[in-house]
Amino acid sequence: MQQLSSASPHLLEIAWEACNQVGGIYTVIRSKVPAMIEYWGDQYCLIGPYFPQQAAHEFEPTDDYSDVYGQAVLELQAQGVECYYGTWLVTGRPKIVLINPRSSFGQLGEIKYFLWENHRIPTSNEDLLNQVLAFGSLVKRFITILSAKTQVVAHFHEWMVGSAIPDLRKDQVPVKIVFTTHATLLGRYLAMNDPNFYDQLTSVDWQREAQHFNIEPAVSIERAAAHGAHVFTTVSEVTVRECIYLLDRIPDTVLPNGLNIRRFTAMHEFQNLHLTYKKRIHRFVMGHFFQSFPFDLDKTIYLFTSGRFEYRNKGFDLTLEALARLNHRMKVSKSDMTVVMFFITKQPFTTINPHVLHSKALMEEIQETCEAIKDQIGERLFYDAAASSDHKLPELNEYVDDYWKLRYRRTIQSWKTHMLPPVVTHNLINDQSDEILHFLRSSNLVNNADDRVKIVYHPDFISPTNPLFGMEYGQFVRGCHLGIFPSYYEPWGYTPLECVASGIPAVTSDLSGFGDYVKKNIKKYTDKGIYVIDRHERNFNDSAEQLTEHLYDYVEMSRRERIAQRNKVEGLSEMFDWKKLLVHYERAYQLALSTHQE
Ligand code: U2F
Repeated sequence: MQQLSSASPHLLEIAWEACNQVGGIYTVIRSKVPAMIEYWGDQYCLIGPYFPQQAAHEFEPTDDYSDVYGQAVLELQAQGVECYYGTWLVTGRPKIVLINPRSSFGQLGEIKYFLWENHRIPTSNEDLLNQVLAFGSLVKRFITILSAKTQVVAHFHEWMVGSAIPDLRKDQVPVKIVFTTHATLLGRYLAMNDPNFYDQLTSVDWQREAQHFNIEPAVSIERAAAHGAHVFTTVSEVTVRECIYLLDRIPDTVLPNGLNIRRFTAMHEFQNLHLTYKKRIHRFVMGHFFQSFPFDLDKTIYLFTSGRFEYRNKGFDLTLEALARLNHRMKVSKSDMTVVMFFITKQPFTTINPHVLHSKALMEEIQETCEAIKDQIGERLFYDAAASSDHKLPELNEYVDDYWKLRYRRTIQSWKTHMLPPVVTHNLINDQSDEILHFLRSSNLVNNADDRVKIVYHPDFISPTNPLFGMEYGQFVRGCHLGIFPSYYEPWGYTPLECVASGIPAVTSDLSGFGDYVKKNIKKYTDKGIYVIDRHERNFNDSAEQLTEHLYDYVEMSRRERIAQRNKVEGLSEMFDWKKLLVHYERAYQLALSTHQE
C-alpha cells in the first residue's frame, strides 16, 4: 500500500471502544491499526474515552506534542480539559488521544439543553448517556481546533460517539464526517424481543418503539449521526435493510470487517498450535471433570461459543437446544465420543466457584506429586542401572519413598468426589433467573456421568490473568475444535471469522453479516469448514435440527478428516485480511472528501 504525503488530509477515528474493550468494535478498531498505519502513516490518530484502569494497561503518554494532534491536545488542555496524547499499546502502535468525559460533566445541563433546542434530541439522566454526551461535546471541541490547522476526515463509530456530529455540522466546522453503525440500537432491541423481527422491519414506528424500550435519547443520537454524516456506512448487507427502515437513510457504502491475518509459511505450524493449546484445555477439563468421572481425552471434542450475553441474538438458545438433541442422539447411537461445550460470555458474578478452584488446585498437587515420584524413580533407576551387572528392570515401586506413596494416595482420595462437575464455573449474581442455567437445569443437561455432551459455562471473557484457563482468548480458540455462532441478530459477527483465521471450523447463520458474506462470496463453504445455519427461511425447530445434524456429523468425523478441514478453513483466512478489505474504507474516505461543505 502507498503512503500519503504530508499535504494529504489527516484521518481521525473516534470510538468509545478505542482503548476500552466492550465487544466487537474494539476488535474492528484494534485489528485494523497496522493496515491503517501502512496507508495513513503519521496522519492517522484515534480518539477514545479516558478510563484510568484501561489506560494503565494499554496507553503510553508521549512528551512530544509537536505534530498537529499534539498541538490540538495542548489547546484543549489549556481550556481545562483532562486529555492525554500518546500511543495505544497494540500492534501497529497508533497515536491516540484519550479524553476524560468527566471534564465536561459540569456543563451537562447546557449540553442537554442545546441538543434539544438545536437538534430535538431528548436526553435523560443515565450514567452511560451522561458520559457519552460529555465525551461527544469534548470531541467536537477537539475536532474544531484540529480542523482549523489541517484538513481532517473524522470517522465516527457507533452512536456512543455520534452526539458530536450534529453540532459539527450546525457550526459548519470544515471536517469531512464518516459515520459507521455496527448495529442499529432499535434493531438489537427489537430482535431480542420480537420473534418476527425480520418480517415486521418495514413497518416499525421508530419513535414509538424507542420510547417503548426507553432508549429514545440514544436512538435519536444514532439517527442524527447517520443523517449528519457526509458518508454513512454500516458493516454488512444484512444491516443495510435495518438502516433503511430504522434510521431512514440508505448507507452510502458497506465496510465489511476484517482481521490482521498472519499466516504461517508451513501448514503444520498452525496445526501444532492447535495441539499445544488443546493440551492446555485438557488440563482444565481434567481438573474440572475427572474428580467425578474420567473420560478419554483422545475421543473428546471441544466446542465453544462466545460473545456478549445476548441469549437469543447470539443464538445461545438455538445452540443449547441443538446440544440437548446431540446429547440424546449420541446416547442412542452409543457413541464413544465425548463433547465438552464451553459458553464464554459475560454475566455478573460474585466469585469463581470455590469448588472449581479447589479441584483445580488439588489436581495441580497431584501433578506435582507425580513429577516428584518420576524424578525419584528416574534418579535411583539410573544409579542402579549404571552400578548393576544385572539386565533385568527392577521393581520400580521400591524406589518410591513411603512419604510420596502416602501423599499420592491422600491427594487422589481427597480429590475424588461423587458430586457432578458444576456446569457453571462462577457464582452468578442472578443464578435463578439466568437463561443458560435455566435451560440446562430444565433439560437435565447437567454433566451427568452418562451425558455425551458436557457443559462448561464460563461467565467471563478469557484472559491470561483468569485463573481457570490462564490463556489468551485467541489461544483458547486455537485449542478448540469448532466454534458455534448461529446468531439470530448479528450485523457482522467477529467470532466465527476469528475461528477461520485460526484454522478452526465454525458455525454461523444466514442472519449474520459474516454468514451472508460467506454465502455470497465463497463456493462450497460447508466442505471448507464454514457451516451456515438457515435461520432466515426456517423456524427455530428446523434450524435447531439442522445444527444438530452438523454437530453430529462433525463429532463422527475421523481425526484425519478434522485435520484436513482445518487446513481448508485456514486457507480462506486471507480473503478477510484488512489489507484486502481496507479498500472499502478508502472508498468511503474518498467519497467524504469529494462532498461539498455546506
Ligand atoms: C457488534 O459487536 P459485538 O460486541 O456483538 O461483537 P462480536 O462480533 O460478537 O465480537 C465479540 C468480540 O469479543 C471478543 C472476540 C470478538 O472480537 O474476540 N472476545 C474476547 O476478546 N474474549 C473472550 O473471551 C470472548 C470474546 C456487532 F453486533 C457484531 O455483529 C459486529 O461484528 C461487531 C463489529 O462490527 O459489532
